[in-house]
Amino acid sequence: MKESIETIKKKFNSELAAAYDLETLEKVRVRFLGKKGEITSLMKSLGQVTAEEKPLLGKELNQFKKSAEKMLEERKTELKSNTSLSLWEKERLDVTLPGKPFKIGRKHPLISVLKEMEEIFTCMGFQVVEGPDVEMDYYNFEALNIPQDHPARDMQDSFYITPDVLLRTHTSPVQIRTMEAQAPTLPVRVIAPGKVYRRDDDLTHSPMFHQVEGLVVDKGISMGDLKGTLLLFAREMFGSDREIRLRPSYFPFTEPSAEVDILCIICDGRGCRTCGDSGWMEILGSGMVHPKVLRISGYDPENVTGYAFGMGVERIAMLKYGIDDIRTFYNNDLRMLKQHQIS
Ligand code: 2NM
Repeated sequence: MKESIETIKKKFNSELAAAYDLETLEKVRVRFLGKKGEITSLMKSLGQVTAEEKPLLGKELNQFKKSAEKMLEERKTELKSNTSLSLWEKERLDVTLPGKPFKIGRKHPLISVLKEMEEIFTCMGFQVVEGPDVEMDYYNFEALNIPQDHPARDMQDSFYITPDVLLRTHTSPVQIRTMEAQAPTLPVRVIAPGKVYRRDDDLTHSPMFHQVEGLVVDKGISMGDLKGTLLLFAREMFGSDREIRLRPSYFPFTEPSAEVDILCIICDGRGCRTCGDSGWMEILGSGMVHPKVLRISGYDPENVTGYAFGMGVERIAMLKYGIDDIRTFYNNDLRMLKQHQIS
């Protein structure tokens, strides 16, 4: 009983303090002093306590009731007489309270890797160039020496919009457009980052992915320049002691062509699951720009040479962060961002 009185007192005090208008105040009065109010009910239950306790508890309860009535009355007068005070009370704000913690965003690993690539190449003197995602067959295939019957041109492999227009399958058309616009001025030293589209969909392929392609055209450019640039890139990207190797390959738009591997960043060449026990990881394709490509873009292959390379951003990000399913990048699962804490 005594405890109930204390509890109700506390409750009454806090509710009274929160009553900033007459309406709320009346509700408080009814809740505590009305016919079925909390204080009224307590007074009714006074009949159940022992004769010994009754006088003391009765006195205390009576005093509480009286003071509650008095406080309600005082508050009523106060609210009636001073509306500005009640308004102030309603809107008061404790500026010393700590703020609500809020979640901050962070870079997506794909964007982080893309920006890192741009940074590495711009530091070497490359300019960033962009072009349309919806491209003409001419820039995407024809100017790149990709023959009419090449499998890449197949409807099964590319997204065609009309017979002559498609979603670009690589960013090389941007390089062609750049040379075309700049010729015959030297040097050309550009990278073309962006989205590309292919009819592919499995663990390591997505119908939309990102590429960074590079192109340098000048007098006397050689395979040695290509190798030096890509070694520097590999070491900036994967660590200052990373080794690379060039493997002969074939692309219609380069001759000679080479695929570039880095020594496996997981096993350091000993052989593991990630590198398929070879000790090497393929990171990009490259080569000396085919004379036909230079000529069609406005440069004379008798006087200038060039190298070019292209890499998948997803592929590099997967190797770098040990991600084995490309869809991880597009799921929008915030746990992935948390796992790869990238500033
Ligand atoms: C690659 C591999 C080798 C490339 C070629 C050109 C251009 F436009 F200059 F001919 N741009 N990019 C190229 C060369 C791309 O990707 C695997």
